[in-house]
Amino acid sequence: RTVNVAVVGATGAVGETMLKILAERDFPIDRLHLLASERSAGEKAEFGARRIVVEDLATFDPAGIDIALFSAGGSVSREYAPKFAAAGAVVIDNSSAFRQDDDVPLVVAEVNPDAARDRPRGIIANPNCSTMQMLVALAPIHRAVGIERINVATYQSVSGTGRRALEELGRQTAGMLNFQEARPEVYPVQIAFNVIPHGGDFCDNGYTTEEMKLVWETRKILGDDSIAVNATVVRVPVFYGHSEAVHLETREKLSAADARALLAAAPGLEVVDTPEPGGYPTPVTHASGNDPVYVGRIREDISHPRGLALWVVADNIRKGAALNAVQLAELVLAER
Ligand code: A2P
Ligand code: 11C
Repeated sequence: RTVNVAVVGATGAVGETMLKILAERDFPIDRLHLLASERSAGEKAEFGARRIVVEDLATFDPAGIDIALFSAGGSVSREYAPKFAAAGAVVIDNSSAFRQDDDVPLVVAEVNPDAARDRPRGIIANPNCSTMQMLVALAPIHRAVGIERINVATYQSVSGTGRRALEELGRQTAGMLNFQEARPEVYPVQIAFNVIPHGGDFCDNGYTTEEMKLVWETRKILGDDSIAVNATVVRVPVFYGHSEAVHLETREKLSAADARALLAAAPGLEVVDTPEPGGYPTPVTHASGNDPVYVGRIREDISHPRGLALWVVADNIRKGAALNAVQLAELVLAER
């Protein structure tokens, strides 16, 4: 049986990849509507071999839509996701608008798929990209030995910020190689040839929203409020693929060899871990354009008896956003 699908934010960095993944995975679509702002209404976007006209979300009638994938920012989700849900659609929302709400499940397909069934508002939230890849790697460890504390530093690519940020990195890089001054527009300071310890907005506690998402999204998805999480989010001049240096303290000791074996058998993960030059995953060599979450540099922490260190890399637009959203749509479809 086929379903009617709407992609909201279809012209954005994530929306475009949602379309690519729906086509790649042969998602059983009857009608497909591509929605964006009136700025891009009337343009055409690619879906497999077809080109489909983009429609204006503001004037679109959601009646008859079965599944709506939203990735047009929090304010668009807050306004339109309830309208689509009221019209009968299951909304899979990639923004942070509903992630903290108790009556909206927050789901990583490989980690807590059963939670997607319980959605009283008709909305399922897709986690933030850095939480997503971290938990694909950490959930198997948490289930095996329990995680007490996570200390993570992220190295996030500019695609996480959206299309304008991809353009800014390209423009600044090319400009600087031609002896022009970088003019920051999307980021507060130059991103080309630089790193910026800031993602999202600053909170009262000195952390940023991107850092705090790692704290409470982790607890909600793993269903364990006792896990302590401390994060530093850094934006780096990489186009696609987020990396994370993750340091864990487990409840019971887990050796590096046992962790490697556990992770090698876990869904959605690929272990790339040989202690030699190039024997680790990077955004460019492994993650960009690919589906798995890659884990390498698995070590026992020399500073803690129950500590483990890992390096986790994934394509933030695919597993971190569009792929997980489509996997959630597949879970909804499987209920029918
Ligand atoms: P548009 O292309 O019409 O601006 P990104 O995060 O890569 O910048 O993409 C954001 C996506 O969200 C785009 O598809 C963008 O459409 C869409 N979008 C932004 N604001 C709105 C809005 N007010 N109504 C509908 N779509 C929106
Ligand atoms: C980034 N993770 O890389 C962000 C983008 O909560 O969905 C997505 C923000 C979110 O900047």
